[in-house]
Amino acid sequence: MYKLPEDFIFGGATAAYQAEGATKEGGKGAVAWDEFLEKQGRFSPDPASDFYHQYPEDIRLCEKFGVNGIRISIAWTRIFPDGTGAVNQEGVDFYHNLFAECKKRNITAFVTLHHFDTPKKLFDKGDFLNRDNLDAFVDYAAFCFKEFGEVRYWSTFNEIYPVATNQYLLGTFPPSVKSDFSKIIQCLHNMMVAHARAVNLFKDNNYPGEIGVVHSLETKYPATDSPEDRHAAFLDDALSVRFLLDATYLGYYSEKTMQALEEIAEANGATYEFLDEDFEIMKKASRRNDYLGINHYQCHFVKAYDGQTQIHHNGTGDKGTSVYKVKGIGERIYKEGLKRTDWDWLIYPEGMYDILVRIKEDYPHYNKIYITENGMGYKDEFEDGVIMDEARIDYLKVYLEAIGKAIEDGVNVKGYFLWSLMDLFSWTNGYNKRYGLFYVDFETQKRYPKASAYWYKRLSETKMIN
Ligand code: BGP
Repeated sequence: MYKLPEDFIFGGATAAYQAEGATKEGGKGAVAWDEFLEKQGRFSPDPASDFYHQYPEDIRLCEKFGVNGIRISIAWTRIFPDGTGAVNQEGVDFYHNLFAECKKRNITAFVTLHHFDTPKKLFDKGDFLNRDNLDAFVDYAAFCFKEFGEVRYWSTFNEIYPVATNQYLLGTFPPSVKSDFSKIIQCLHNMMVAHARAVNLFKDNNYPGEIGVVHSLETKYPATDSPEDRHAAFLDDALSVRFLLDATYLGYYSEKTMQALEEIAEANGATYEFLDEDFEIMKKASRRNDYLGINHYQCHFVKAYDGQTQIHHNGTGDKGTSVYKVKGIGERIYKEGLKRTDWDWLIYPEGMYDILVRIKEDYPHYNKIYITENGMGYKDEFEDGVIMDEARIDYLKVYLEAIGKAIEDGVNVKGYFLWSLMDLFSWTNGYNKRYGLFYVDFETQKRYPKASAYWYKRLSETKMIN
């Protein structure tokens, strides 16, 4: 049995667009998602969990259930409705009030500057493919660092790889482009440059607190021991994991990373531009990250594949419908005997352990790690206010054990943020994929603690995983 450290953070994670609702209130500017979701007509980002109005209640619940950290993101368009230019004081006040509430209840806030919600005005000009938008992001970051002096933990971006691939490979995020590897590679690189610029700005100005980035790191394993499958897993890993860790902690792309990148780019007819000055900026930032945030839910077994790209995203919870075969990389398969969720996410906690140990070995100056997201999407059953989510508790247990084991083996993990604090809106799945410790009745906005909330409270009190 594992015992987690006394000073460990037992947090809950949220993101502005998925929790706040109120997308047209308080002077907020538009994001690309507003129009995208409206056109798609499947589900609306309003009211989500109405965190914009309910946050005092959510933070009260944190205190009551031993959740001593909360991960939130600032909606860029509540601060700068157009992305640049005039400041919206109502938005600034909202976040000051939110942070004050956290302080009042002794909940540490971990604040992300960008969680999938670029202002529409900038998004329409190419999002992070347009270098002018990097300047806009850095200006927004500078404003926040200066204004929100009460924040101690910052992260620049949430999940750069899913931004690039959901926007330009799967097309599940606006602008719904499919299989454009020039855009994928350029977006990954440009966002890493923007991250590095924000880190340098933060450190050059000696702002108080810590800064890092949140990466989605899903471990890749070869489907079999054959050299072809091993190579496919290597390519999948190189683009989704190694590229970003190199950028973050080396400030350049290692030879191995570049070999993989060139192979993927050639197979997909992609071109990209990395400037010398980018590497100067990245290099400078590479030793200045105070921590790494890791979002980890699942891993992938990868098989060699030499056909055209074919993808089906399971956004409905119909188990077994996912297809992921990518030209020049490989095919992700279901491994016999492994459990997976209704959305086909493999439950394989070894993936968590392996990624943690690998970071310690490959990037020894990583400083420390927070697991900034982990959790299980589930079709919770609500019976008279009681939600018995044993499957979620089982999931959390095995993943926390993997973290406990990694800590025992010397990895410096300082906290865990369960995705999600309360049920909220899921970008491509809407409202039936619930993750929360607290069940949200989206009509009344009433919160109900699930069995997992009581389990998490005990964990936070005893630090013992059982
Ligand atoms: C991460 C995102 C979150 C959240 C989570 C669960 O990639 O950072 O915003 O959505 O995944 O994903 P989903 O809602 O697709 O199940």
